[in-house]
Order: sequence, then C-alpha cells, then structure tokens
Amino acid sequence: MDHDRSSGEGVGPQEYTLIKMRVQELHGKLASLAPKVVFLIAATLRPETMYGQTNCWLGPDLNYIAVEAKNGNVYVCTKRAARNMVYQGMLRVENKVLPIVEMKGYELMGTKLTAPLTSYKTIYTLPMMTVKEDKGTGVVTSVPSDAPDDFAALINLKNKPALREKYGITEEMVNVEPVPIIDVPEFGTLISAPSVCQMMGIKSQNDKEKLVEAKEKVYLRGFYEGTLIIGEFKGKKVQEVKKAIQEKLVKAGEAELYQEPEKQIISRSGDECVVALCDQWYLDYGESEWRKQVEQSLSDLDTYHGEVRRNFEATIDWLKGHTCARTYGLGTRLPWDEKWVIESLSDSTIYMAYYTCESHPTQRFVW
Ligand code: A2H
Repeated sequence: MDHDRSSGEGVGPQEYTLIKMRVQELHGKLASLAPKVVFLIAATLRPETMYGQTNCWLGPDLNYIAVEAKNGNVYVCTKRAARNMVYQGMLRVENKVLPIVEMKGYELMGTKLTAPLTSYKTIYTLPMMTVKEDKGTGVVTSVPSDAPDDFAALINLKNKPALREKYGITEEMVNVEPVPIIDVPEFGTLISAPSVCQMMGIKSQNDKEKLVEAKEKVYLRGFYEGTLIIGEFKGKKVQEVKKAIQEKLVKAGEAELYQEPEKQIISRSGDECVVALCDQWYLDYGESEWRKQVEQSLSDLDTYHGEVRRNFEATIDWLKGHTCARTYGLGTRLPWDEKWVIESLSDSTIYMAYYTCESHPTQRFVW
C-alpha cells in the first residue's frame, strides 16, 4: 500500500501484451534448452500493430535470463520482468526467479524468430541501444511503420555496415521494409513513422529529442484517428479493435497479459516492488441492485447545487470493486475469513450502513 512505500506513492500497475516470438533454431547459449520450445517475449502497448512487425530489438549490453513458463515452454526476458511474472502465476515456479540460462543481449543477436500476425515468415533479433532494462521485458517488437524509434533504429542498421558487423548482423537480416498497416487521414497514403521521421530529418536512433516529438505525433494520430488496413479487422478504427486483437492473440496462445509498476516503486524495506496477483476481498459497490437503490436515493436528495449531484453521479459510476481487507495491521477480523483484517478506511465506510440494518452489533463486530 502507499504508506509502505519509500518512493513511488500513487504509482499503479501498467498492463502490457507480451508477444510470444518463437525461436526457430536453438543455437549458442540457447542450445542447451532443446528440445523445449523457447520464446522471446516482447512487451507492447500496441497489440493492434503486430501485423507490421519486421524484427525484434534487444539491448546488446542488457542481461537476459531464460525461465520456465507454466506449460513447460521457456521464456527469455530480463530478470526484473521474470520477478513480476513469478507473482502473477505465469511461470512454473512461483514467488522465486529460477533462471535456467543467463546471457547478454549481444549473445542473442541474429536469432531467427516466428512472430504472430506479421507477414514476414522469419524475423531477426537486432540491437537497439535505447532498450531499457527497467521497462517491460527488455525484448521489444519492432513495427517501423508506426513507431519512430523502431524506424530510426532500423535505418541506422541498414546504413551502417560497421554497426551490423559489430553484432554479427548480415544484410539479409535488415532487408525488411515498413509494412503499411494503419491508415491515418493526415498522412494520406504515406506510412506514419517513416514520413514523420523524414519530415523532421530524423536519421538515427541518437536523434533523441526529435524522436520524442515524432513519437507523440505518430502515436496520438495512429491511436485516435487510425484505421486498420490489413488483416481480419480491416476497415475498423484502431481504438475499437485494440482489445479484440489482444484477446485473439491471448486465446491463440500467441500472447500473454503481464503487469508491472508503471514507475519504479521502492518499499520501506528497500526492495523494488512488483505487481502481484493476490486473493482479495472486495466490497461490490458496482452491484446493479445496490447501485439502482443508491441512484434512486440520490435522485430524492436535495443537493443544493448541480455540481454536487454530478460529483455523486460520477463517483457512483466509477466505483466498482473496492478492496476492503488486508492480512496484517490493526482492525476487525473479517467474520467469514478470519485471516483477513478489515482495512480501517473501508471499515468506516460501511459502518454507517451496518447500523441501518443491525441495531445491536454482535461481539465480533466491534466497529
Ligand atoms: B510499443 P511505455 Cl507500433 N525499452 O510496441 C524501450 N522501449 C520499450 C521497452 C524497453 N524495455 N519495452 C517496450 N518498449 C516500447 C509497438 C509500438 C509501441 C508501436 C507504437 C508505439 C509504441 C512496437 N514497437 O509504444 O514507456 C514498446 O513499443 C509507445 C507507447 O511503457 C512498447 O509499445 O509507454 C512501448 O515502448 C512501451 O512504452
């Protein structure tokens, strides 16, 4: 909870779609994993762009680990991501990270992958210097048509033989072109990221400031005004189909949902916090019968000012499940599940309601 944190108060969870990119041939550090099925798992916020994947980015100097997933497959990602996963029921061993293999990003360069939805039968892992160890899985799928970062890094590799040589990347591996996948009215028939990069004179992944500006332009337009021009959802607005594409990928076993703190959170004990999937009791404020009654009561109430009424309505609309119990601290034990203690703020929220239906609180309910 917020008061258990020494930094990161108010920081919530961020959901990513993890795209499972299957390693076609197990070489080098991955060879010992045979005959297991191995995936590099890329964290994305834009699952609807997966039709345009051309390659996969890894940070050459980042540390990666291979860990066993629930179904016996192997996932490759950063240790930090695996630490979140073990608390979300995604890996075979829970609550503890057990790496099977450890490696550097440069040891994985040029790996052949099979990725979902893209028309490229094989895509390659390539180096990108700006991949962060403290975001997502450290594996990034590249969609140069719609992500200026991806476009700039790809152009870099295409134009610099020395950079390719350093990481053992052949020309064939970078012989890919951005695929038009989303139509944005303002950009006409041009593909978003390449045309914005060209207009702004971006030639390299090192043009950091310009890239930030380009990203804002491309993302906002693509998300709010874009229409898909490829695949099963062709002709539909990006905003409308994003969730459906994510669900389709997850159902097909080609992606998983994963969460991590949206910014770093450090606990008062000095540990880095994770997002954990835990049992939790909720007060079901969204329950439709209760809600109807509350709305009726509100309509009978004189709020003296329209603004007050609107605030009530907005809150009633927003409140759904409210977490109300915890496993430690002072408070009243939850009568039907005694390892839980009623959280003190929730206690005072339902306390008034309790008196309306029970005039003599039982021994157990010392409110
Ligand atoms: B997105 P946010 Cl087409 N280091 O996926 C650097 N970048 C990373 C990363 C890491 N460790 N992990 C994920 N990312 C990228 C697709 C895409 C993305 C498109 C357009 C925009 C876009 C294809 N690349 O992201 O800081 C991934 O790239 C811009 C919002 O959490 C991921 O989604 O907002 C995005 O950054 C997550 O960034």
